[in-house]
Amino acid sequence: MHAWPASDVPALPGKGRDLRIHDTATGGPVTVAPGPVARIYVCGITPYDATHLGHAATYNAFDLVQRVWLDTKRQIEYVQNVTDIDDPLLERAARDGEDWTGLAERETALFREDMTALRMLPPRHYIGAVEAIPGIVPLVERLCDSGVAYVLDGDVYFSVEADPHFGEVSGLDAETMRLLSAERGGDPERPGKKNPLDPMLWMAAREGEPSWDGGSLGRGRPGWHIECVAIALDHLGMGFDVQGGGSDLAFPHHEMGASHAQALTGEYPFAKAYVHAGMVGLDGAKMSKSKGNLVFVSTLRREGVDPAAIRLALLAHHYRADWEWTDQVLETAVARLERWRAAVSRPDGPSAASLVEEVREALSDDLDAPAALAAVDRWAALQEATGGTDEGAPGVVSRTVDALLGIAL
Ligand code: 5CA
Ligand code: ZN
Repeated sequence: MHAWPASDVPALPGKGRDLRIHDTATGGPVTVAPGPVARIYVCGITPYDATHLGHAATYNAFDLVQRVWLDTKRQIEYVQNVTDIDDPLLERAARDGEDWTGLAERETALFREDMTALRMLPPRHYIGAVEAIPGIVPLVERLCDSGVAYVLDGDVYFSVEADPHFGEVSGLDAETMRLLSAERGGDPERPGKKNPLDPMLWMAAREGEPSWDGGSLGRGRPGWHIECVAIALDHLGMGFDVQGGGSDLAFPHHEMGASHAQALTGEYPFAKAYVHAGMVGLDGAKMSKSKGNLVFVSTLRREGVDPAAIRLALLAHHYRADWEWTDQVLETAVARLERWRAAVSRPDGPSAASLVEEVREALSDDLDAPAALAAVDRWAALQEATGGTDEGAPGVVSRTVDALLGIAL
């Protein structure tokens, strides 16, 4: 699949700091990407509805990761998937009497437009589940051959016991895993499974549903976790730097993905850090396509909201926090954007020498975007109150905000 156009990232004076970020598996901060090339996999959308602010907040977090890395002059291998075949997509298409491929294509196109408008850096490899099927099938066959997968009425399951490290990503107890598995696409109640948590690797063709040639597996379609594993192994290999997504992906998705990959390769770990963004809610509940309590990026754009203000609204919250979208959040961001634009549009201003370092320090410390915004606020307030004589300062501020926060002033 093609991704979306990249916006330029200006180079800043000096060199940025290495990123320390919270790793869900160890429960503490880790310094990621020690080498010259940083490798990151971020789970993409299931395109059955438009991009809401929760999605945008999660992609914003991983965009910041890359901006910090670019500032340290690292190259980035960034991979993202599109889950363009899965139950929710088929259910929505059936509900609306629409062809599922048309729905997926339309929503993926809208996602690209939203990401472009928000100035999110595009992945180098943007891969759909359907196009990954020829790579998924041999992996499932290998898991079957090595005895860590089994067949139940034609469906193929992965034995979670095959991976001695199973459970280390999320660190959850068995009961919580069981509850979350039922909530998030698993089938712990299905009789005949070796372990209720075992996830499906390959689903045998169902009447009236699309299916693909699965070689020795028979016709069917891939399970969710193996999709991301196949794409990540193909483009990044084992031991890549960051596996990213929202906190609802820690279990089962990232837990199962790590176990699949570790069982397949005998190597450990799948990813060096598992990074999870908090959940954005609306009216007291997590924003989710299934609940329908959504604010879409595209709706706000159509209403004339500046995408830079949407992005500033996301940046005002720490990526690991759960938070609520409200009209007030957006109004605050619109006002801040206006203040910043007025401040950088003067011919001179107070020195911005320390600002670059303050923003760098904030972001390199577990992506503390609110602290970065506060630093820019301080410069803008000084500009408003006293002004200054540094003719280079407004330019430095706008390039810093552009390069590290993705906001064009
Ligand atoms: N296609 C899979 C990943 S392989 C998937 O989870 N798709 S999704 O469309 O449901 O979500 C896309 C990304 O947005 C995921 O990282 C998910 O964790 C994140 N996300 C979903 N809802 C929210 C929310 N309310 N707040 C923050 N992030 C969210
Ligand atoms: Zn994924």
